[in-house]
Amino acid sequence: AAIYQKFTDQKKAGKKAFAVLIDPDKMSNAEIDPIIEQALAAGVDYFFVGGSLVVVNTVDQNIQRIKSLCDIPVVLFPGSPSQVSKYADALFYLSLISGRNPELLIGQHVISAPAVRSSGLEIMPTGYMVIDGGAPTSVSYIANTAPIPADKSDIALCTAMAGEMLGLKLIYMDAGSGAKNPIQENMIRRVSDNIAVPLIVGGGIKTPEKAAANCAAGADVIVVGNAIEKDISLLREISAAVHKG
Ligand code: 1GP
Repeated sequence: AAIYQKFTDQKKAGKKAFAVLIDPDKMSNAEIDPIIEQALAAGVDYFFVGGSLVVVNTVDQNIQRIKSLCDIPVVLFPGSPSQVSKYADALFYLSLISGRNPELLIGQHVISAPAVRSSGLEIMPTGYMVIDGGAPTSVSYIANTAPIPADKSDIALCTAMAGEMLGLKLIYMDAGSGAKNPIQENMIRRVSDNIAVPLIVGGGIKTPEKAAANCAAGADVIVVGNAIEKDISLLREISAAVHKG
């Protein structure tokens, strides 16, 4: 359980972590290389690999490329069971606890259970909560279920508490990749104040200031994908903001 241990050790030490999301649909190996170079220089803690769709099946290839160039841990963030790759270090075993779609709460897990187990990956049971980001994102469309309204912190809080009591080991709050509005700090604070497991926050984070504010509100791990795809210099700036917090 080396990767989960890293999450909890970091939280215990009061340190914040920065994860860069790599969506295999958007990135070829040629595009991944400069990101890895920057990530090494900036002290990125994790790569999360996955996406809602994954049209091109280059997950294995992308992860092998990352692994050949650096030792930064790779955690799968799968949009579907077909995105499991044995080359990763660990897997967010996601249950969409903000939704009411049984397929994403348990159905797909049943179907993929033998493949997931035989992958040999470290499995990290994760309560995945989609928060309304102001405009439909791929995740809200694909999940076919309503996100938690952005101003309903109580619902987010109770959802995270229930997830923790069910035994989930991480809570991942996501406004969706490319969200117009990232998650508000008061919601992050309400959730973080009431759970003991590490809290991952992502979706629509575009500035070092917002990353730092999320950390101050209690996020343990900040995830950024889109903003870095558009402007790679943000990788270093956001990493610095997170690690200062
Ligand atoms: C999406 O939380 C991640 O699941 C990252 O979102 O691509 O908007 O940074 P962005």
